[in-house]
Amino acid sequence: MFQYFILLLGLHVVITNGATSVNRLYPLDGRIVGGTNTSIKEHPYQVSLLKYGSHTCGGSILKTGNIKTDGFFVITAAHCVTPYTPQNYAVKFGITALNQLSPIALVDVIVRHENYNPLTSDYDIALIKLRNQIPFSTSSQPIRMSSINPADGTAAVVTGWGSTSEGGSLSPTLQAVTVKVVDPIVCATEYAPYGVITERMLCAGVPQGGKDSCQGDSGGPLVADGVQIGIVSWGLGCAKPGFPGVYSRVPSLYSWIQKNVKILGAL
Ligand code: 4AZ
Repeated sequence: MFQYFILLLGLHVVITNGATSVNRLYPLDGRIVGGTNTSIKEHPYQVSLLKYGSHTCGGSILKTGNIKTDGFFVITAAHCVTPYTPQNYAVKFGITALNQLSPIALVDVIVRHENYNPLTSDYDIALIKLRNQIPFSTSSQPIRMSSINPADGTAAVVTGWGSTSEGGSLSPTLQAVTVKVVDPIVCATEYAPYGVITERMLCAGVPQGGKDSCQGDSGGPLVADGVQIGIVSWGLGCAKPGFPGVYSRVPSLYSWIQKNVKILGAL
């Protein structure tokens, strides 16, 4: 009888999973938006930034020249670290499910870009120095920042536990979606009524919409060919055709990252 009950429960799960295929009729109602479930082992650089103990943003583990002497760093968005009081934050790493128990790294220092402008989202980057070491494994690895601007049309993957639809709730499981780097002139034209696309911003999406980062993915990594090219920053809603996601442009901020790792590494 008990076993039969389990069988029914199992069947229920299968039916529920089957029902998710209905979502395919509504491309705007997918995951991250329009992505798929993934494992942290596919994106071991991804972290969850906790504020007051809850997920607030994504982030990535930074690959530095010498991790032993430099210390351990996370890259995120400046708008994710307001207020920038280190004791309010922590970093969860090596997890696929957001509610998974895991070791937590405490925050030593947070540096927001000194030119960060909350009104325009320009220079939306922050560097977090951790108080603890992160034990590297198949589930936690650092990622290198790109110093070279990607060509228009470059495929890039963005990951996170953010909303799976505009105005939706967080995803319990890490999501990934592939988007393409958009010509900055085209992007600036599309966004002209709403905001300025600066040299520190990079647009990525798909022309038909339906695939994008969204609220709760902020601060997370956009990765092309194994190097990070962007940081989830802002956009007009999520996954709307003609309005790609806007990312902080890592190559434009590369020297700022290098300089501040040196400063904080020496502390
Ligand atoms: C947000 O509110 C947000 N579609 C993040 C990413 C995008 C839009 C909004 C990009 O955190």
